[in-house]
Amino acid sequence: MVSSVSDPSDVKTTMNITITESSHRFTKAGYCANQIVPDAIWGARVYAGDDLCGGDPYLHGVRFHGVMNRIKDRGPLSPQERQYLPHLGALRDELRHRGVSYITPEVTLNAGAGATRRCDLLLKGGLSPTGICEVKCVTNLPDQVRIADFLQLELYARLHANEHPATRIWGCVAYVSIKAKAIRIFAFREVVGRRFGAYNQ
Ligand SMILES: [Mn+2]
Repeated sequence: MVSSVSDPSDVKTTMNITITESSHRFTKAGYCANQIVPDAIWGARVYAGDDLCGGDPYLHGVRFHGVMNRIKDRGPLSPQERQYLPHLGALRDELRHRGVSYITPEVTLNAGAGATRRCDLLLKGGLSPTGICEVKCVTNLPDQVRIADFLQLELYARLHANEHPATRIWGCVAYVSIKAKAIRIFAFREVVGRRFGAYNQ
């Protein structure tokens, strides 16, 4: 009805919604509304030399993920792989410090219809008995978890939950900055079904 559009109370309602969403979109800190607030942020320095600092972050990412997977086997590490051991050690120590008792790299998850995905690290212990860690190599450590990274973590947690329905899965996105020689971990008590910021609370 046309008359309802000009009803002042309707206009007010519409405006309230608009203002609420946009005012949540940017806070003083410059975060956006659909940020995903972690339960904990953990950080650690990496005690490494400067040899790797200037390299290509993408290449660092590929190599670092490769070294993570070398946790599994008994073969000797190459000199290049050894360069990433301080970073791997810092990540491992920090997870251990937070209660993780066992770390398994590159665990295959069943995605249905013959498809699979592989998570970076499957964790025993921490914020709940089972956890998943997604590792990202970045140039600069972010102030909040990147949404795409969280969604990747959530996908893995969902796939794992499909096979282990009774398990509550915690998760984290671990950012590794080779350049800054630091790691920052955004940890979430629950991953599956977690809601985004202001929109869906
Ligand atoms: Mn990764």
